[in-house]
Amino acid sequence: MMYDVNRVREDFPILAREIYGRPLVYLDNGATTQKPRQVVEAMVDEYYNVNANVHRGVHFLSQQATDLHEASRETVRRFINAQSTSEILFTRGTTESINLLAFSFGEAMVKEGDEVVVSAMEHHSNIVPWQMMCERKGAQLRVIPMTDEGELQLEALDGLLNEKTRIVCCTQVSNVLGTVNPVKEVVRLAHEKAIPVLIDGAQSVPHMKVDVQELDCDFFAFSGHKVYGPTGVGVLYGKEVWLGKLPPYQGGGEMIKNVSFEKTTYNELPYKFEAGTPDYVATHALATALDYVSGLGMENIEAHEQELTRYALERMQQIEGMHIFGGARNRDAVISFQVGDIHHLDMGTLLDRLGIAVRTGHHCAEPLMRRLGIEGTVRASFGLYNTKAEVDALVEGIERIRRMF
Ligand code: 7TS
Repeated sequence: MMYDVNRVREDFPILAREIYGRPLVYLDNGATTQKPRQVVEAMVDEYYNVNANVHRGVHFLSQQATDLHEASRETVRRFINAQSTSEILFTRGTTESINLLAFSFGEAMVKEGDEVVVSAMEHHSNIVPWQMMCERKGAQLRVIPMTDEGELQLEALDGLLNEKTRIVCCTQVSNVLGTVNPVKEVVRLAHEKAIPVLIDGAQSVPHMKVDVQELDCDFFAFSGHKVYGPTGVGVLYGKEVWLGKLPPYQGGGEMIKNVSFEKTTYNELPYKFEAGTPDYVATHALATALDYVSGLGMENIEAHEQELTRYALERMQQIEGMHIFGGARNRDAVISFQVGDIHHLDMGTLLDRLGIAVRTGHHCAEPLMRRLGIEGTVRASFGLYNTKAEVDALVEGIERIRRMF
């Protein structure tokens, strides 16, 4: 099938906007993606025609809202190929998914002197919750190092894993360098020592087919808003054998079976981890987004974005003074760069004046910035609707700004 990017763009009304009188070139997809009409219409339709609280009512609308919500869980299950919907927890996003896990896992599994392993290229969301838990429990954070090219040093990982290691937490794709990590290999090495693994899929799920059973990871987190879905919803996948052993994260409605002032018993999976009214409109819209990308075909999206990234790298490398951070062999649709000594903030601000949206700064990965010996980068990150013409606009914009300095 031919991937018709111009056809796809018609689904995204915002792409027709002009910014400072120029066509919007949206290259900040790593931060969040734009929404297709189908997703927004699913939300409007639910609020206008179905809205009622889920799981609680005997009435028609409550039943219908519950059916949509639970069908969305099944859509997520199918999308990442989990074994059962009991393994799909709805959260507010990757950050909440990891906080949930760090808390619950820490309570049940971590004691003083234990160790938690993260990688050198994690987003703060996959560092700080673990650090907070380590502080509570008297445990230690250990770090998988990386090469200057931005690839994880797996030979070092093997040396980090020992009888004190409780969990390994690693991103599948770096939000700064675009490195695609060999997470399947990370899982294999950890499992050799019976250590579970959390994969942060915030930057992988939008760009490639993910199969949690094939990866064999124990936990997997991602955000709806980065995969063309709404804000405020995300997923934590966990193998049932693990989730069954962990205590709830938050208390309240939905996560209980019975409550008395003496003792409360908890609901079954996945509800044990879902306190309070879930964002059931967002879960339905997330399922709509996953159906949308599945309809286009994740392999087609990946091929399109890989081609775009290859083209962008080739053109950008020809710019005088261009430095591109990281050079992993396996990389995704994220390019971090610096041109001469032009400050990243100046570059970002001036590109914005040309209608080009990029991100600047440390990208919530300060330890990685320190490792690279820099304060920040300019980052262009592509999505399924970006075009070669937009890459050309970026390259011409950078050239123009370079000549100004
Ligand atoms: N993990 C990774 C790898 C990320 O890139 C991000 C967000 C998160 C976790 C947190 O996701 P959230 O949806 O819970 O906020 N990354 C970015 C970014 O690169 N620019 O803005 C947000």
